[in-house]
Amino acid sequence: MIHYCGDTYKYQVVPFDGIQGFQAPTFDDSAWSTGVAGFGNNLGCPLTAQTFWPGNDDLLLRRQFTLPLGATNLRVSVAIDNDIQLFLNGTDISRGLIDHGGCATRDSFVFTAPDSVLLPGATNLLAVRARDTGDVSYVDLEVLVDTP
Ligand SMILES: [Ca+2]
Repeated sequence: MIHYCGDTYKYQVVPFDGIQGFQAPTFDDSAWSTGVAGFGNNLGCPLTAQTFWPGNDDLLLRRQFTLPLGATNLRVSVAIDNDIQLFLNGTDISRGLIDHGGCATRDSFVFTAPDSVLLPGATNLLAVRARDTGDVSYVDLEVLVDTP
């Protein structure tokens, strides 16, 4: 569906809490840049970023993908330095910004979307607010789903 290291996102670096409402499926991201995950500044942790994210700010990501008919149990696994908030089709599935200390590691959090939020057989939107609070920055994601 969406894999670590190599998937493409629309992205925008903003001040803390910048662009409220960016997670709406109708939000226009046509002026945003396109970048390959992971995003980070490569200041010394093991995971290596493909796209430069200077850090000490918020990085907003948007990624459209198609879910197959009958899809259920969508999970988003993350690697994050420092905090992350996830939205699927505009719904907050992480329940706010979640903190992570130390170097980012894959699967350090796994968030599950309620099936009622999924749009099987249609275009879905994953939107991410990644926050770096200093030093090393990093974010990358993986999305998995059960299919019939
Ligand atoms: Ca950091």
